[in-house]
Amino acid sequence: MKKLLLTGFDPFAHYNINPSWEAVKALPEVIGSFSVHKMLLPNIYGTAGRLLLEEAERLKHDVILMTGMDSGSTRLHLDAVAVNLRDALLEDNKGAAPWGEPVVPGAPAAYFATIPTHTLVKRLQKQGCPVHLGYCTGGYVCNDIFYTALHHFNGTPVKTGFAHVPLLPQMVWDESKALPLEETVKTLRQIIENLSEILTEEEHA
Ligand code: PCA
Repeated sequence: MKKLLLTGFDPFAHYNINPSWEAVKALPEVIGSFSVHKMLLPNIYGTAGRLLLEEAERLKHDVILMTGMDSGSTRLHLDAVAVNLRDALLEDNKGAAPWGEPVVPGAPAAYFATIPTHTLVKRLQKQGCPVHLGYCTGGYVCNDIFYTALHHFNGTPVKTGFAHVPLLPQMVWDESKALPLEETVKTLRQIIENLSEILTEEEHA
C-alpha cells in the first residue's frame, strides 16, 4: 500500500474548532490504495512545517495531503500553488505576525502542487463534488507548510497537495455560508479516492 500523510490544523483566532482536523479525524485509516496516517499540526509559523517534515521523513510517505480551513468559501478547494511569503492577517497561535517575510530565504517565489490538482478537480466536478481550484493559499500558516513541503520535496517522487475546507455551520451566523462536516468528510474522501485512482492509472500508463 502507498502511504498518505494527511494533516489538519488546530483551532486559531477566536474559533474553538478547526473543521480541517475534525474532517481528517473522521476519515478511515485506509482509502483506495492508501494507508492513511493522520497528523494534527499547530497553527504556528515554522513549527508546523518542521513537525510535518520530521514525520514525513520518518515514515517515508508517498503522498502528503495537508488540509486547513478557509473562512471565505462554501466549497473545498485544491490549492494549485504555494508562495514564498509570510504575510499574517492574524497572529499565529504563538503571537507571531510576520509581514513580507520569506518562508525560505533565497528560495523560489512559488511552487506548484505536485499532486495532479487539475486532473483531480475536473474528475471531481464531473462527479458532482463541491471542489474547485485555489490559486492563492494566502501568506498564513497553511501556505507556510505547503511551501515548506513543496520546497523540501522538490525534485523527489513525493507528491504534495493542499485542500482548504469551509467552515462548519456552527461557526458562522449564516449557515448557507458553511458546509456540514459530513459533506466535507465525504468530499475529502472522494478527493483521496480519485487521487489514488489517478496515481495508479499513471503507474500503469
Ligand atoms: N487555516 C489557516 C491556517 C490554519 C488553518 O486551518 C490558513 O488558511 O492559513
